[in-house]
Amino acid sequence: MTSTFLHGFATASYQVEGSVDVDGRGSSVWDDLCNREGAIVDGSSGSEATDTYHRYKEDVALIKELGANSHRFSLSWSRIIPLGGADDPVNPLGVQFYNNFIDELIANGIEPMVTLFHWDLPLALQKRYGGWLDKEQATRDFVNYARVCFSHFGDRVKLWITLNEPFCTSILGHSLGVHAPGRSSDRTKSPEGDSATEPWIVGHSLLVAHASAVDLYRREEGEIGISLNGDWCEPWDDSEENIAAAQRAQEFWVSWFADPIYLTGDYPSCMREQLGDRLPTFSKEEKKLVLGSSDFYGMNHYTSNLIKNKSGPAAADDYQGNVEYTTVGPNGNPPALGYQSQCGWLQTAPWGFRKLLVWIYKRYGVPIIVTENGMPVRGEGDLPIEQALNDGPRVDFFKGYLENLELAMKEDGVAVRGYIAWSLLDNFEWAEGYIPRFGVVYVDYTTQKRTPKRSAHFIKQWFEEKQEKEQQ
Ligand code: GBH
Repeated sequence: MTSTFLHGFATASYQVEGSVDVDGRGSSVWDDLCNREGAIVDGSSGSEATDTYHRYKEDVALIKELGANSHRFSLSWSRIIPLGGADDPVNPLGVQFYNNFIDELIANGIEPMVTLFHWDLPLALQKRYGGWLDKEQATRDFVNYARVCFSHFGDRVKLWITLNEPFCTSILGHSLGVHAPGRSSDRTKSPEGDSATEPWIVGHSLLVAHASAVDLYRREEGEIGISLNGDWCEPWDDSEENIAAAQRAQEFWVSWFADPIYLTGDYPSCMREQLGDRLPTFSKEEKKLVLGSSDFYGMNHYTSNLIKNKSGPAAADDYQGNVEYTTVGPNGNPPALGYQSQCGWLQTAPWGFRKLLVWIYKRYGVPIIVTENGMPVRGEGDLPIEQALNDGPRVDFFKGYLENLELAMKEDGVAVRGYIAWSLLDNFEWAEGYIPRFGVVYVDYTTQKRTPKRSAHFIKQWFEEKQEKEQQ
C-alpha cells in the first residue's frame, strides 16, 4: 500500500450491482431473503439496485470527478463461483466483470480496495450445509474463493478486506433475523434458528475463515485486513456501574472480533463470563492463525450510543453485554446525541468518532483505515431532487467527523491511513430497502441518473485543501 492517505467512497456488491441473474451469477442468501414476505421494508430487492453491473464505467468517471484516489467495493462470491464451493466451477463472465471494473479504476488512477465478503453468501452453501454455521466447510469454501480472487485480481489489487462487519452476519443474520440468512429464535421472523447459540458459532467461523484466507495471502505482496463495525459507547452518566456497562458494551461489539485478531487470540473475558460455553473456544492452531491476522484495522463507524447498566442476569439472546442503549441523557430532552438521521439507530455524534478512534488505537495499536462513515438525511427520499441535492445535514455530518478524525490524528496521535465514506451512491440499504439514502451522489431509481449532492463536493474540497497544505 502506498504511503499516501487514501480517500474515497465505498459500495457493496448486492447494494449496487443489480443483474442478479445475468451472465451466470448464482443466487445469494440476500436474493433469497428479499423473496421472503415482509423481510424488506419497502418490498424491494437488489435485483436492479443502481445497475452498477452495466454502469461501472460511468461510476468510475464519477469517482474520479469527485477526486478520490481509492475506491472500496465488494465482490459477489456467487457471481464468481455461482454455487460457491471449493469443488464448484468458476464463472468466467463473473471474473471478467471484475477484471473490467478493476482495469477501469486503475486506468483512472484509482486504487481498488476490495472486500471479499460483504454479506452475500452463495445461497447454495446456505442450503448445502447451513453456511457459516459449519466452520469446516465454510472455511474451506471461503479460502478457495479467496484463492480464486487473489489469483485473478491480485496482480492489480494490493489492498484486500476479507470480511465486512462479521458482527452483522452473526447478530443481524443469526440472532435478530433481520439480515440474511434471516435466522432467529423469534418464530415470527424465522421457522429456524437459535439466537442464544448461533450468532456465537457463526462469529467463530467467520474469524477462522478470515484468518485462513489471510494465511493464504501472506505469500503475496499486498496488504490484507478486516472491517469491523463499531459505534461509540458512552456511559449514560458517570456512575461506576454505567461506566463499566459502556466498556462492556464496547467489548461485546468491537472486541468480540478485534481481541482475537489484534490483542490476545481470544474473546474478551466479559463475554466468556456472560456467555459461558455458548461462546466457542479457540483451538491452539486457531489462536495462532487468528492472532495477528490483519495488517490494519478497517473501521466502519457511524454513530454513538448512551449506555446504561441492566441489573439482573442477562437474557439468553442478549448480545450487547446486558446493557440498555439509549439516545436520551440523564437530563431528559433534548436528546444528548445530535441530528436524528433517516435510520433510527443513527444520530450524528462526531465527538464519539474521535473517542472510538483513540480507544481502538490504544487497545490494538495497529494503523486504522476508516472503511465506512456516512449518514442518510431524514426524509431525503421524499424531497424533490433539487432539495435532496442540497444535503446540509450530511455536509454537517462529514464536516464534524472529518474534523474529529483530524484531531484524533494530530492531537491524540492515532495512526490513520485512509478515510472512505459510505456511500458513493444512494443504494439498496438491506432490510430498509431504498428508503434511507446514504449516497453522496443522488440516484434517480427510475432513470438511474447519478447527480452529486453538495456533500460530495464538500468531501472533494476537504481532501483537495489537505493536499494543497501538504505540498506547501
Ligand atoms: C454498514 O453497516 C454496512 O457495511 C453497509 O452495507 C450499510 O449500507 C451501511 O452500514 C449503512 O447502514 O439493530 O437492526 O436496528 C452499518 C452497521 C450495524 C448499522 C447494525 C445498523 C443495527 C440495526 N450496522 N445496526 S438494528
